[in-house]
Amino acid sequence: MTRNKKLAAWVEEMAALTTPDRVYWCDGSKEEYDRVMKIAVDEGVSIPLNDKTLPGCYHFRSDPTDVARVENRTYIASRTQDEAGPTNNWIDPVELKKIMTDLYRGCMKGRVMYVIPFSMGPIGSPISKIGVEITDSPYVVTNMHIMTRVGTRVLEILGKDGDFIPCMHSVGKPLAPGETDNGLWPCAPLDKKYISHFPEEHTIWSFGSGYGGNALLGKKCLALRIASVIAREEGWLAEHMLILGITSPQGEKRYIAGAFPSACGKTNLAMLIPTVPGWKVECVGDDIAWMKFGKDGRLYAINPEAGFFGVAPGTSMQSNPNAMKTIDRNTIYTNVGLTADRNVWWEGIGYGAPGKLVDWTGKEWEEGKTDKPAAHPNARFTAPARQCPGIDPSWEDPNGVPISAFLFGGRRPSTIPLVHQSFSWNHGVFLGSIVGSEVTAAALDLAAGTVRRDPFAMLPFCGYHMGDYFRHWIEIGKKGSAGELPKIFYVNWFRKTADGKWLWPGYGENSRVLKWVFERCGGAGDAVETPIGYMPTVGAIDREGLAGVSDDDLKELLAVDREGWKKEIALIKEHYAKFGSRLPKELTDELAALEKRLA
Ligand code: O2Y
Ligand code: MN
Repeated sequence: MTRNKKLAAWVEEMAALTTPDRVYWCDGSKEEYDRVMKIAVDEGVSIPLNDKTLPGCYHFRSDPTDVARVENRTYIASRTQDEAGPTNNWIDPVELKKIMTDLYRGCMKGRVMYVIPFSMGPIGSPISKIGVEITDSPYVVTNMHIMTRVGTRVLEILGKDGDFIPCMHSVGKPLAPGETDNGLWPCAPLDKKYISHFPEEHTIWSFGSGYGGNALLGKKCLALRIASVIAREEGWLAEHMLILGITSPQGEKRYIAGAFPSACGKTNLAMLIPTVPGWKVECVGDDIAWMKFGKDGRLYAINPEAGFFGVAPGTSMQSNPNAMKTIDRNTIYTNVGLTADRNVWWEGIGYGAPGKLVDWTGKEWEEGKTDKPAAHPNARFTAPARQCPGIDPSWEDPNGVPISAFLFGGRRPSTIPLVHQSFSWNHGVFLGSIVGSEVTAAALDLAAGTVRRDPFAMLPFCGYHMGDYFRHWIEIGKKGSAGELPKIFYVNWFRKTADGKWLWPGYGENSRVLKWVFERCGGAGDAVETPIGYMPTVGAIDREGLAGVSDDDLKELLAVDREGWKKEIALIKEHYAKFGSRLPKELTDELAALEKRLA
């Protein structure tokens, strides 16, 4: 229970609306985690995994219709459509509240309403925020235990009058008397799912999905969509960025934050093991960064999360050994394949499937006998960040870590070089605004070579007009002291040759680029001025011990493809046209300057 009047009144109001069998206040204890997990196990929706090989691990299979974020059911319900901007789904907040109130009425019948007080960021940090999630899902409770800091201490910090972000959630599947989930993942049909944000009220309402970002409301809903709104109001940054620390052989350390669209290996980069001798990389966070100015004029970042909600397929001892060692205990697996001895398996785990499995849909599965994967492509692990062998010693520092550099990047087989550095803050904001990945034609029914723009990797996560978001970044540049602002880089690990071969090996070898970034932040690192920005000379990228990248490959990786960039400019103009008068003039000026330099 709580002494906080606003919280008590809200819980009472929601309980009266949703009519659960009872209300339970979470204390965040291990005993509570085990008890709630047992409820899921007894309901048949969770399976305890092999206690010898995967101690403390559980396996969930979701409903086949509830496997990912649902962008077309995710709403920014600001007072006006103009506030939400052209990149968000807008719906009138009054109309939406009416629809959702009707859906919430009686929706928790036969279930327990859990009240989860949680802190995004270390409890009590000046950068952290408190949220309270109401949910009827034991899966959400256990995942929130891992992904956030849950419990009684949060209520103490909240006190009688403290403010919190209300996060209302229901799976949208009431139970009739005597009915149980009976092994089935509860959720509502797609047309009843709503992942809703009320930016002016700093409030989240979610209905109908039990999965990931739709249901673990601290993550994308609070820490990005609502936090981006609050960050603009309060003058800080809430970003879809990993944070890593990099230490030179001389023991000098810098922190780097990086924004990449989905499927660019963000978790792999955050947990990278460098191949350059003597260098060390440590992980502060793999997904979200909240940054505020310190008294010294530098930007300090915290990871608001306490765990990793990572994509399992493709994760292996080759691609990400730190992740594999993080998830070998106390981990929740969702939609992966299950082996006969209650171990887990997925495509790209690095070894063949051991015998007959049960796939993510619950059916018997044998490697080579079907085209269908054993694990859903968006299958996930939820694991405590503290278990990562490469976790940074300062990852829970309440003051955050000082950021020296921002990286932006996407999957770009052509045109964009391995790395280039912006000339200035505003030029860096321009680079962030044009982030995107080339999409495979088949995936989205688009022409081959189409670039899907995902500015700052925030397209699905910005809680307000993207043009105003660009403006906010420009304003942040004015607030920071020039010498103290992070330097801004654009990287591209995904260049291919004309005949479709990778030019750069990626993974741990990306440390060679991070080394150059590190050096540039210290005023070193050989660079040449080009029309698109500062670029390393071929000799400035350390290739000691690197096989398979010739001088010619590196020259190609570091060339300015003038013709490619001219085409890129035409595409950027199309992209910018969406933002109309809200596009900051500083960005059109940067585009014009680039065009002139390339002429
Ligand atoms: O599919 C989901 O619900 C999760 S999406 C996600 C999860 C962890 C980190 N990033 C993402 C993302 O889409 O950027
Ligand atoms: Mn993400």
